[in-house]
Amino acid sequence: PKGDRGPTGEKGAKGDTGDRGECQQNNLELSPYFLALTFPNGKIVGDKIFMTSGYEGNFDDLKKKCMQAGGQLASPRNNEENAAVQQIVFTHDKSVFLGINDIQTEGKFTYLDGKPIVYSNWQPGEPNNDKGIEDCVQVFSTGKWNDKSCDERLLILCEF
Ligand code: 293
Ligand code: CA
Repeated sequence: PKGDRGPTGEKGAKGDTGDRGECQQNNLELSPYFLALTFPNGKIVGDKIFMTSGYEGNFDDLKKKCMQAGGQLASPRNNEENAAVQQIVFTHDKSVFLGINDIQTEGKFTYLDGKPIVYSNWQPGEPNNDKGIEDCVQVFSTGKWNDKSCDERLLILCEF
């Protein structure tokens, strides 16, 4: 794509019609800026971007870091979004915490805003609240979910 830009990537370069309407959105995922910024630590799904920085920490650490960055912990709401999360977990071979927990009421998993989850992908047998201390949700490299202690240190994955 670099060759299709002018020397400074300015508007009016080869292949750029100057259109800033419908065409721009279609071309977003082909933009060299997006390709660079999301390789290999991010995934675009629709209008959502999942991104890791490689940082590892407990649930509170990760939640805070995502919020400070202007995003929030990854909260996949359908199979397509969950597949993007899975790819990042698989690539890094480290599981991540989702922005989902049952801290407030045992057995009722909610998003960070307290609303009940609309999608889940539990591993068979989960959530099991093992030893009575599992209120957070980790994603395995299979894409399946397991409830896990919020004190575990996992890979950060934010959505923007
Ligand atoms: C128990 C039974 C295991 C299961 C594990 C996880 C822990 O040890 O089969 O994998 O709990 O649910 O989060
Ligand atoms: Ca569990």
